[in-house]
Formats: sequence, C-alpha cells, structure tokens
Amino acid sequence: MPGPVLVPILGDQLTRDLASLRGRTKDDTVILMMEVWDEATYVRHHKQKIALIFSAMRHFAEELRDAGWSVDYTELGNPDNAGSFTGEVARAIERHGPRLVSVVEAGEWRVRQDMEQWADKFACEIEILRDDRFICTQAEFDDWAQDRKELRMEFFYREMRRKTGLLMAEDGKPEGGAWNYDSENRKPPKEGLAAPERPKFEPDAVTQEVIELVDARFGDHFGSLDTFGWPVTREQAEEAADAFFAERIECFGPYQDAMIAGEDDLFHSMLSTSINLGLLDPLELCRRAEEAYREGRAPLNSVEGFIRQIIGWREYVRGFYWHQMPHLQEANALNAQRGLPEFYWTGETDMACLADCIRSTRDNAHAHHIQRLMVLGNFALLAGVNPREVQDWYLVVYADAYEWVELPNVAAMILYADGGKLASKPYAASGNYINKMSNYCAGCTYSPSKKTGKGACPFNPLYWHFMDRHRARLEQNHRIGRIYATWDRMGEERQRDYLDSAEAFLDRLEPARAGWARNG
Ligand code: FAD
Ligand code: DLZ
Ligand code: SF4
Repeated sequence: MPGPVLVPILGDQLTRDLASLRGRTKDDTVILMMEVWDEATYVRHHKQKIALIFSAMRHFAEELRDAGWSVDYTELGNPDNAGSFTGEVARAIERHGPRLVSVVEAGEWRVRQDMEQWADKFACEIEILRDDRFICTQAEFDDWAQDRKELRMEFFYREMRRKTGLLMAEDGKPEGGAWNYDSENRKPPKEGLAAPERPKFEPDAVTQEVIELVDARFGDHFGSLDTFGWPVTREQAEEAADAFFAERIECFGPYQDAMIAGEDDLFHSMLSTSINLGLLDPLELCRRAEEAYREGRAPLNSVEGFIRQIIGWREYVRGFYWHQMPHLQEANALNAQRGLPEFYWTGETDMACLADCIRSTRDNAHAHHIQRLMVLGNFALLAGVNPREVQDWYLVVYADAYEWVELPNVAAMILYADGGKLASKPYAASGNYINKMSNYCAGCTYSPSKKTGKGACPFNPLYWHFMDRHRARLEQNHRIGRIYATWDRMGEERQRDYLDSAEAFLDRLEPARAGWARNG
C-alpha cells in the first residue's frame, strides 16, 4: 500500500485553499502542523506575536479536523518535538510513511533554504509548490525588474492594476483618470479626530492556553500580553474586515499619514496580521474595497490608497525581497554603524513621538505605517543606526512581521541601505513633518520650531547632520539634492550649530544592551 500525501502547513499558511491542499482527498492526506523552537526563537519575538501565531495555528488545525481532514499537530510542549521544521517533517515521515511530501514554498529565505534540502535528506518524493496567494509570481517580478536601473513601486503597481483589473475603467485607463490619489491623502489630524473602535477579540480557551504557554516560556520577551485582541480565526478576521469596510475605509485615505497620541489604530484596517497569516485573501479584500467605491460607500482616494498598499506595496516588497536576497540582509550603503538606542526597547525617552510609537508597539505589537516610517524609521535613519540592529527590532516587535515584508521595508525603505534600489530617496524628515502630521509635539519637552541647542527638537539637528554626512551621495539625487542650496545659504556658523547640537545628542544616546532581540 503506498503511503498518504504528507502536507506540512507552516504558521503563515493558514489558508484552506492552499496550493498543497488543492485537489487532495481527505482519506489520502495527512496535514502536518508544527510548533517548533527554531521558529519561536530565531529572534525573540514580541509575546503577542508568538501567541497570535500559535493560537491561529491551533484554531486552523481544529477547523481542518472539523472539515474531515486528518491533522497531525505537534505542540511546542511535546517532549518528542524535534525543534525544527526539518526535524518534525523527518519524524512525521517515520510515522506516516508518505509517498509524497507536498509543501508550499516558505515565505522566508532562511526557511526556504532548509526546505530545499528536504529532497536530499528524505527518501520520499518532495514537491515544493509556488505560493499563489500572491498576485505577482517571482518570475513576473524578475522579468519586470530585469534591465531597470531603478525599481519604482508606482510603475509596478500599474502593472498589477492591469493584471487584476482593479479600479480600471473600460477604456483601459485608470478609474477616475489617475493611477494615484495620494495628494488627497495627506490630511493632518484635525482637533477631535477619532476613529470608531475596531473589534477586539476576547481570548477563548485555546488562546488563553497559548497565552499561558507564552508567558511561561517566553515571559522575558519584549511586549505585553494583557491587551491581546487579534483575530485568530478566519471568522474573526472576516468580522474585523467587515468593521473596516463599514466604518473606517471612508477616512482611511485622507488620514493615512496622520498620527494622534494614544489613538493607535486611527482609520487603518489593522488587517495585516490576518492577511500575512493567510486568514484573509488580499485580492478579495481589494475587490471588497472596489465594491465599496462602486456602490458609493467609500471615496476613490481611500479605496485606491488601500488597494495600492496591497497590490502595490505588499506585492512589490515581496518581489523585491526575493529579487535581492540574500545580500539585502547585509546591505549598508550608508555605512551606518551606531547601535540601536536602548529606548527602542524600554520606551524611556523624552521625545514624545517616539515614546508613543514604542508604547503602542509594546502594548499592541503594532504601530501604523507612518509611525513605523516617519517616526521610528526616520530616527534610525538620521541617527545612523546599523541596519542589522534595526532589522532585528522590527522583526521582533510587530505581530505582522515576517522577513519577506519586514526586511525590504526596513533595509530599503527606511534606511536606504540598498542605496536607492527600492525607493527614490531616503525618507528623511525634520521635526516639522512630525509636527504637521501629528499632535505629538504639543505634549513634548522639545520644540519643533527650535532648531538647535537646549529644547530644540532632536530631529532638526539630526536631519542636517544626516544630510551633511551623506552629501556626496545625496546631492546627485534629483528629489532631494536641491536641499543643499538651503544648507549652503546658512553659512558656516549656523551649520556648525546644527552639527554640534546633533553630535552632542548622539553622544548621549545609550546603546541597547545585548539580548533583547536574540538569545545568547
Ligand atoms: P493599513 O494601513 O490598513 O494598510 C492595508 C494593508 O496594506 C496592510 O494590512 C498591509 O497588508 C499592506 N501594506 C501597507 N503598507 C505596506 C508596506 N509598506 N509593505 C507591505 N505591505 C503593506 N507590514 C507587514 O505586514 N509586516 C511587517 O513586518 C512590516 N514592517 C514594516 C516596517 C517598516 C519600517 C515600515 C515602514 C512598514 C512596515 N510594514 C509591514 C508595512 C505597514 O506598516 C503595515 O503593513 C501596516 O502598518 C499594517 O497595519 P494595517 O493592516 O492597519 O495597514
Ligand atoms: C513566526 C513563527 C513562530 C513564532 N512560530 C512558528 C511555529 O512554531 N511554527 C510554524 O509553523 N510557524 C511559526 N512561525 C511562522 C514561521 O516563521 C513562518 O511560517 C516561516 O518562517 C515562513 O517562512
Ligand atoms: Fe517628536 Fe520633536 Fe515633536 Fe518632540 S518636538 S514630539 S521629538 S518631533
């Protein structure tokens, strides 16, 4: 009797329509799901991130069993647990004697490298399938990127619009006449702006058990477990999506870049954790957004902005990751060597914007895009923090963080460590930008209008310090180069003031102690 087909499903592949399950019969298939130490500890993930993934995995296994599938599930506490995907697949091969192991390619380089060894290690046939939950295949991306000196999301996005037909008018032109409505999407937060609360999901018995496990085994990792409210099932994720489309999408666009102290979600969808786990289908979400526009329930600028984040940025960074790996991990075009400041972990800083973003990160394992980019990322860029340390921090602290999406955003988008392959210029900004787009500065000990010396917003001298030390590279950049005329007009004394202020500030920064991000 030939053995069954063994289908390993990884923690971010929680999709019923996964390529490896398609066309399988239930009496001939064993699904393998594995909680393993290697994954739980390759960085010291935020406690909520581990709890979310384990709870979602356990719920998904239950859902599959209820639907009649045979699921072999190894819990972390199992004394025979081999600790790694490869070790657990080996044990499962012994148990089930499969004729074929059919698996969907891993999202991360690290895991895919291991997976590619399986054919040599194991005596049965191994099939690694393409992850078709993404809209753009890697071959398509590589084809598109080939021979381009610069890769730009905007052009890639247009291809994805054409490919999916999303927001396309009948004449092949973009809906409304423009591809991008970002100019309508930069509203600062007005007084009293507040968003409807998003649904939070009370931990059920399964989640509660996982929270206790995480507390016991990973209690010294960064972050709080008290506020856990993430969707852990497809049903809950759909409820979260329903609430977004009913209550928040209308204002999503205009206030996409706004920040308000203590308002952690604003009008963002808060769906990235569910999309990345596989609980929600990104294309289906885009179709729902389009429907909201066509039925007059949401404006074009909001809907186009949402769709661009998903079929534009999300697909683009994924294609870029595989296009640039493995060297993207080591990229450091600006030769940034400073250690990550300790306050990224403790939140203890008198810079109100950073303190609030780090608090939200600790409490929710989430911060919204502009906080990640223009506050936390901008500071790391201007201060010249080493990309490896910044990468580790982002990978640890966000519940939606997997290397394929985290690394391009960190190394290339915020740190310009790839030398400008992904983005046309560094996202460097002074305190003025944060003051315009948030209410943080009103509650800060520093003043954004003070440029140097005591009480000056540190982003101001840091901005000019950054521009000055990278002049040779950035002066040639057509999007940012003109700023040097302003710098030159300041004269030597003013310039010295800026540089001295920045250096005094940088000298006071306390580097993080070892052990926050990685064990040993
Ligand atoms: P919304 O604002 O509602 O956006 C809708 C969706 O668009 C998101 O759910 C997400 O799927 C997608 N999206 C938006 N921007 C991006 C982007 N730049 N890259 C990829 N997808 C995007 N997103 C992650 O999913 N995982 C990460 O590890 C991650 N790390 C980031 C690190 C940095 C430095 C920056 C600047 C951004 C990062 N992002 C990451 C992108 C973005 O910040 C999050 O996807 C977003 O904040 C999630 O919240 P949301 O679901 O409310 O997003
Ligand atoms: C992030 C993560 C964690 C913390 N733990 C597990 C796990 O125990 N089992 C599992 O299947 N997946 C886990 N994940 C998600 C994986 O890291 C993710 O599926 C791969 O790295 C993607 O390549
Ligand atoms: Fe942040 Fe500067 Fe504003 Fe303080 S003054 S909140 S440090 S931007």
